[in-house]
Amino acid sequence: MAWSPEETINRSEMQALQLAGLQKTVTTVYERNAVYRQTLDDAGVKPSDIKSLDDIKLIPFTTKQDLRDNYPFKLFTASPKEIVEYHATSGTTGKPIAVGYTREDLEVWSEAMARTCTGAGITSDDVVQNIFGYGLFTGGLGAHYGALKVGAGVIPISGGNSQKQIMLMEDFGTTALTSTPSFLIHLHEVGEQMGVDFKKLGLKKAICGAEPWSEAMRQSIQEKFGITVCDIYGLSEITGPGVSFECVEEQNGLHINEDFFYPEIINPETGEVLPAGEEGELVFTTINKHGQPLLRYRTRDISRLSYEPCSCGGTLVKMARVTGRSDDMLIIRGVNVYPSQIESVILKREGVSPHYMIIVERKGAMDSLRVKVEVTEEFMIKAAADILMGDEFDILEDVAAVRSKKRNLQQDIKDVIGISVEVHLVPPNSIARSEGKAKRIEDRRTD
Ligand code: DLL
Repeated sequence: MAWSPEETINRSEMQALQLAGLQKTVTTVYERNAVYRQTLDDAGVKPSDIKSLDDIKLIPFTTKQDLRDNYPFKLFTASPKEIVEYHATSGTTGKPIAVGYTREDLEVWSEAMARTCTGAGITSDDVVQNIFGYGLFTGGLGAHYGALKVGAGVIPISGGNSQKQIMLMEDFGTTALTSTPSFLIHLHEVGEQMGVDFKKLGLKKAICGAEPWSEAMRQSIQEKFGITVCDIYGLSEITGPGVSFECVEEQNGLHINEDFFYPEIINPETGEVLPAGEEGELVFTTINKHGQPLLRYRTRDISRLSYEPCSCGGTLVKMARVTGRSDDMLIIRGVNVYPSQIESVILKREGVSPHYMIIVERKGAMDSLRVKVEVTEEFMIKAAADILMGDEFDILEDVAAVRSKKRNLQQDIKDVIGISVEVHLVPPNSIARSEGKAKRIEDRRTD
């Protein structure tokens, strides 16, 4: 099932579209964006040098750091008047990365999401309960636009509110869900406690993504809800959800909307472009975007490309499910968390040292974060001295100090990363040191 004709065109037609889009994009950013012009000049590349798709290799990569350095709008190519919507993602410093869309960009995004919905079997007959968060996160509005475009009815409930989610599924006759996979598992647990049999509701299909998840998780959701579930991938920098999507016919690899987002796979160490089938870092160039076009953006996501024909009839190149990243970003309940964000908070506090360990666990279906932080020697000595001197008042004060330190840290970390964590203050030297790179993350999730 395809939404638009570009999904079934042959390779040479696609390449012609891509080359035209690439040439136009490079010309536009060169003419309209000072940062890109400088980058291209430094690399000795002029827009007229892009004569074939292979010439994309002449263009330097764009990284997340470039977006941070040019925060908020210095990589925008459109004028403020042309930007009609803004979104943002969190970054290591706590400052977000900003993205801006023109009216045409919203059209392209909606189109990409309409293909995604169609791929998952969502049509104008469906009632879509959109559980992706609305707000600066691109998930909510992206799924909303796609569902509207295919003519489905949308329930814009956003995340959380488990009991209400279940009530509306029953009362509004929801047939399709759009959500992070982990939240659906959680929802199922809540429903079970309420005595709900999801298979008796009218649910038929779901689109899940925004975080790494496994085939086992898909099988489990399909089984628990009695529905089909398709994967959806995307990132705010490129457009949001809908960069690629699975078809319900195969549920095996995600079709990339490559007439909008030109993909490459590179060796993350060397930057060398790898042939189809080889695993490496995904890189995208937006070839039909106006607000903030990005040239050769390094996603840090690990995948591989396949040009094999798909049984759904679609000819768009497919990418393998993203299971890991080439950096250390964690995704907890759909929120991006970087260890360095937590580190930045710890470093600002007295009495604790920058020796810490982040423990990720799956409690029930929900991911949770625990942060072990070492207190400093001084802090420890003072507390011990008070205890030895037997001054009851001081001991109580120290206990109170530890408690409030813990609470403050928890609050500060939450303020920066946006989700709750549990802090454990541990004695000095109790966290293992490493000779090479420090190990900051203990991921105890099993799938
Ligand atoms: O997560 C956009 C999105 C919303 C995608 C809803 C799918 C559904 P960001 O918050 O910028 O955007 O996070 C992007 O999330 O680079 C991947 O590391 C990860 N990610 C997104 N989708 C998947 C997926 C949205 N299906 C980052 N599988 C990306 C694995 C995913 N990882």
